[in-house]
Amino acid sequence: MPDARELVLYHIPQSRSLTVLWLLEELGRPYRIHQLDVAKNEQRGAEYRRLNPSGKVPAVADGHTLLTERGAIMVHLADRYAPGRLAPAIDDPGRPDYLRWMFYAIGVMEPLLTFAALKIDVEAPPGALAWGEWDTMIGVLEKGVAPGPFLLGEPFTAADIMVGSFIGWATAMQILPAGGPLADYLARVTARPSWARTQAADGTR
Ligand SMILES: N[C@@H](CCC(=O)N[C@@H](CS)C(=O)NCC(=O)O)C(=O)O
Repeated sequence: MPDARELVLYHIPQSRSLTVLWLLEELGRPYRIHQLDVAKNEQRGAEYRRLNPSGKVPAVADGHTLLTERGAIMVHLADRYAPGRLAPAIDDPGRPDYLRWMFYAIGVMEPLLTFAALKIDVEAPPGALAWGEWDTMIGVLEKGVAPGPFLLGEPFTAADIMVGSFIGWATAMQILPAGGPLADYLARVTARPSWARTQAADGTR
């Protein structure tokens, strides 16, 4: 178990834990990467499942506190280590929108983008699926990024890391177009020096 002040990311390169790695690079605090060997299915082994019974990355040890699930990890780390900077304060007028984007990413973008990437067609009556329809999601996202430069205007927040990570992944998978408002937004968020550092750190430690 890490010591009381250590920040450790349980990580698989090029995976969903990259989103948390990006946040760690924005936080500017020391952290350590514990890389799991996906070829050996280490994430599904008994030892790691003691940390995350789901057998998934990311997990984060924040000292003696263990966190799993990206949404929870992102909200916790930004609130704890970058309040008022990467996370609007609880009484900031931007806070509800910030939380909305965090949950929208996991609850709506994640399933719709994953189904599109895997070419899965979910048959269900209209209205039965919590994530709704593809075109609606695109409309919500385009409206959200239109004023710019970031989701809350200024400043850049952890919600941009979350939503930007999904847009980046989906663009690389050619599910989203390489041009247009979402691509412009992606260019803005990935222009941050923290993104270059994230790519450099991914898979190297
Ligand atoms: N609900 C989890 C999902 C995480 C997840 O899907 N992680 C993938 C990485 S892309 C994973 O660990 N896959 C390895 C496996 O299932 O063996 C979260 O958002 O944190």
